[in-house]
Amino acid sequence: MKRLNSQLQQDGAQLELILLIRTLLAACKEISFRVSQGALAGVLGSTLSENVQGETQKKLDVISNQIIKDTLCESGYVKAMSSEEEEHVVPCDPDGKYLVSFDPLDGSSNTEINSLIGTIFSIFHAPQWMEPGDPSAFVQPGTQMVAAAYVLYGPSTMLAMTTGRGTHLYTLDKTHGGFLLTQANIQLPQQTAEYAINASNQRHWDTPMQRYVSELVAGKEGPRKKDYNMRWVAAMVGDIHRVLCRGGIFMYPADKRNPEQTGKLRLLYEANPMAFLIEQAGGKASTGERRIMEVVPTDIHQRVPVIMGSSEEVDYCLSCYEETKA
Ligand code: AFP
Repeated sequence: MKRLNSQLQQDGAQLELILLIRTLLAACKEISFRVSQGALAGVLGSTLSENVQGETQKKLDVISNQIIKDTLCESGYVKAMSSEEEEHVVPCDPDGKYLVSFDPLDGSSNTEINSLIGTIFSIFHAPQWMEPGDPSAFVQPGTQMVAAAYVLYGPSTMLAMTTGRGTHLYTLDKTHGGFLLTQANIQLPQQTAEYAINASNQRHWDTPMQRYVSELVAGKEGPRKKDYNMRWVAAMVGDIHRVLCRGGIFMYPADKRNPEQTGKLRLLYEANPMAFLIEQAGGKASTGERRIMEVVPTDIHQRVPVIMGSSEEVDYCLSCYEETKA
């Protein structure tokens, strides 16, 4: 089986980018090990602190964040990083060529039930003019990403990665510690009969999403004339992995409860990298109003509504938004 290195070379990735990706994955392998130790290592449960998003941090959130931060700062490849768990941009090496944004442990509430969790990251070029602690360098739309990936800590530890030449899936071979290519150039089916949304928020969704989901729920008897199935992992990394493996549509729409926060998911740490992976697999990713990867961030912790997955299903959902505007 092909190793990650050869695939990255084949996709034309520059040597320094390959080295950075390998460094990041070394950190993910350590997280994978810590996660697998669970209660034996005393890493489950919450800390007493909250992150910048106002969410109670799990011990594994803090541990994973620290592992990635330390690894990246020592690498020399990174000028600055932003993390879901850090209030401010973290300055690193003034000569570093890259910026990294990451969610160190997505879905961390799933640690309590030994369910799917993962690390999500994206890589951009660092502008030369940038001072390492300057947040304005992170104000780049997702179209500028040079790589995006997630590592899923499940029954197998898996990596989905793109450098803009397709999305490939790798599996961690724990016997020698390398990621081996297990599915090259994933192609999402354009149609699907499976959707993912936290339906308990239904009464708070905007009107187009209410209409779209009610049509899915109506099944064969409704306007879509087919039955749909629903899945919800409560970790975007798990839900998007399923969508990449067999198609589907994943949604986390805007919520009327908090008009200042447009959606729950973070643009830099979740929406952008997942959008790049989905688009490179032939899918689509939108906020309902525009392509996610074209959103220019105004803040490193900005949130956006998310609709992504199989292209024809996303198009149908977006047509509900268009009709409401008309
Ligand atoms: P945590 O990392 O705080 O567990 O949040 C995970 C997440 O941001 C995203 O991965 C899920 O899709 C979403 O939240 C789940 O949110 P619900 O609480 O609505 O299930």
